[in-house]
Order: sequence, then structure tokens, then C-alpha cells
Amino acid sequence: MAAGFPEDFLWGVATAAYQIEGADLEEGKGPSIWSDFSHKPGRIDFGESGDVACDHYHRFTEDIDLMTELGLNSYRFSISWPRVLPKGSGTTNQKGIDFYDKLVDKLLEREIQPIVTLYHWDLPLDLQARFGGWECRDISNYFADYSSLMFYRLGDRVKYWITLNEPYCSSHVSYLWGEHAPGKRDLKMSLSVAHNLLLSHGEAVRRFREDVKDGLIGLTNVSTFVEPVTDSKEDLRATKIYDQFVNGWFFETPLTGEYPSELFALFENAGLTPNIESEDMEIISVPFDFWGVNYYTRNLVRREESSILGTEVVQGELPKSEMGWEIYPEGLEAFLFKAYKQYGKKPIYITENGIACKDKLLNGSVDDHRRIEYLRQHFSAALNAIKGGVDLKGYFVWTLMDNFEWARGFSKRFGLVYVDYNNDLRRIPKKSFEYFRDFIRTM
Ligand code: IFM
Repeated sequence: MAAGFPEDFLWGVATAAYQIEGADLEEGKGPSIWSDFSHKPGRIDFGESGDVACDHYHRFTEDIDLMTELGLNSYRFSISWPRVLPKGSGTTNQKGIDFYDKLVDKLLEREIQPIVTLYHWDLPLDLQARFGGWECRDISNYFADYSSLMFYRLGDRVKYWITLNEPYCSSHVSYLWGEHAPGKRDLKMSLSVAHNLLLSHGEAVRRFREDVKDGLIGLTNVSTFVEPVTDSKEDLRATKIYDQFVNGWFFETPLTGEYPSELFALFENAGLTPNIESEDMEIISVPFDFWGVNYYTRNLVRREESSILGTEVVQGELPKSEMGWEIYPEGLEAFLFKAYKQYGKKPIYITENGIACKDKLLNGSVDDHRRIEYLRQHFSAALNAIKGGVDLKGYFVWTLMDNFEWARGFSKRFGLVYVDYNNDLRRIPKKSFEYFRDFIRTM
């Protein structure tokens, strides 16, 4: 086990169904909102889609071989809801369930713990068409039923579950910025979607407690470390509000059953708050077992009168990844301390961390020294947090192999393994793959 980390620490990689599986409408799978969105002109760079992606659906054995070579003891992946329930509810697709059955069995055979995310953005299109998907509070019953189905089918072997991946993105990036499916721009709707997502998380946790006797369930959030541009009173206040928007709304609310008060008041004054029914907050805050922290960068914030939040995120001056995100390992350490202290002293798993680099395949190999340095610094930040008392239990590098990076298509490469899109999707481990493998092995 990697030097200084606990013996039972989970070391893994993370992926998501739509980003790697491909076989998008194969063997009974229904379309998702991403199947639809990625075919709309102008939505995805270079008009790309996840139709084929990395073809993991057909090549999962080869991909598990790579995980074995890495020496991982865990793997975080998501289930495609429309692969198992093509219309989101009703008739199941046995072939889809068989796929996840085989995946889980193969992982366990290799002594790799499966960590299952129930929702990583690929909502069945039928639910969107029928009643607006996350826009309608009924979605929480559909999500709970789908979750129960998966608990029933895989719960005998899967011991770690994550309800939602980054509800901030499924609400604001999808419904406010309009960059992700279904690509709308409406803050009131976005807040209502966020509420329905949190409600769905709570309903799924309730089902989990009823259905599964042995296992843990958590919630994974975007975890951005937020800092003020200056120490002025205005910038400090703006930072607090922005922190409630990006972090607190999704960390504090499921923990306490109350939305962060200052930001809630601000939205209330603007007539933007979601419709909250009497039992909602109790359901939203049903106790769960752990936090998933997805950390990539920090945001620098200052006061900006004219925006609704009264805040503006400004470009910092640190070196940036190919996504344009500042590289700031200190932010991971600081966020872990903050999350542990402020969000209920729950066990934490870093469920995603990684970097997009300008990787080049030269003479059959990819020398991604920038990624190695990024991982080295972030592993060290995580270790400092453990030494400082944070109950950090696992680390999942984003991501196993280059894949479909949502609106950026295949142009951004985050993988430890290079995927040669021009040559039959050949997998070529990068230098960072070797670095990670050796890092995990060091005692
Ligand atoms: O690729 C995404 C992933 O699906 C969710 N978290 C951030 C990653 C990098 O943008």
C-alpha cells in the first residue's frame, strides 16, 4: 500500500457510463438525454457523441485487465439507467442488467471492489419527454424505484453505492449555464431541479436502508475550494455566498435538512426558491454514510453588484490544465479539512481527481509528466489531510482512460490510458499509469 496511507485505503479509478460504454442504443438500451443532446447541432465540440465512446461495453474485460495491471483494489463506475430500464421505469432490459452483473463478477474475481454510482447524468430520455425529468418532483419516485432495482440485482455483491454524481452539474451546468443536457438556461428551474435531485438522493437512501443489509451509501459532490480575490469585507462576503452556491447547497442541505440560510434568503427575495413540501427536508436529510469529494480546482471570487448572487468568479494566475482550470493541490487539502469539519465529520472518499493534458502519442508511448506531477502533489495533499485527522478512506483518479468529456467531446484527455481514436480505440497506458501503479505498490 502506498506509503503513509492506511492499509485498508481504497485506491481506484473512476469512470461514467455515457463517457466510456458506447453501444448507446445496442441490446435493448434506451436513449438518454445525452444520446439526444449530443446529436443536437452545436452542443458538443466537433459534433462528437458517446455513441461508441471507448466501446467499454464490448471491451470491459480488457479494461479490467488494465485495472489489474494497475494493482487497484476498487473501481468506481456508473450504471446507465436507460440501459437497465430503457424507458426509465417499467420493463427492464435483461441484457443491460447482465452487462453490469458480468462487470461486477469480473471485478470481484480480480479482488477489485465495485463502487457503483446510480446517476452520472444519463437520464432516460423517455422520462425527460414524459414529464421533464428532473424538473418534476415525481422523478424522486422513479429514481427510488430504479435504485431499488439495482440494490436488488447487485446488492449481494456491491458494498459501496453513490446516489448522485455532482448534482451541481445536473442542475446548474445543465439548467442554468445550458452546457449539459438538456441545455436550458433558467435559474428558477435549475433550483427546482437541484431540489428534486436532493429529494431523489434522500428517497434512494431510504430505500437502501430498507433493501440492503450490508453496505454503505453516499453522495458525491463537486468540491471547489473557494477563495476571495482580496480580504475586503465585500469579497469575503461574496466568497461565502458563492461557497454556499457551489458547495453548501449540496453538502449542507442533505446533512442538516436546511438550505444555507444567506443564499436561501437571497433566492427567496428574488422569488426563485423551489417549491418545498412538508416532508421534503426530512427526506433530503435522511442519514447517509459518506461523502464523495470530486476535486479539480479552486475558484477565486470577488464582489460583483450586478449579478444575482452578487459574486463573480475571476481567472486566477496559477498554471492551468487543458480545461482551463487552475492547478491547486493546496485547495484539495484545505477542502478536505473544511468538508470534514463543516459537513458532519463523515468518512470521505475522493471519488474523482485528475487532469486533462495535451497528451501526444509519440513512438508508441505517451509521456504525460504533467499528469504525474499533478497526481504526486494531490496524493501528498490527501496524505496531509489524513495526518491532520480527516477520515479519508479512498482515492479514485479521474479517469482510467481518455473518454467522452461531455460538451468538450473527445478533445480533452484525462486518462491514465491513452485511447487511440484513430486506430480501433487501442488502449495505450501512459507514463502516469506506471507512476500510479508504482505509487500504489510502495509500502
Ligand atoms: O468528466 C467529468 C466527470 O464526468 C464528472 N466530474 C468532472 C469530470 C471532468 O470534467
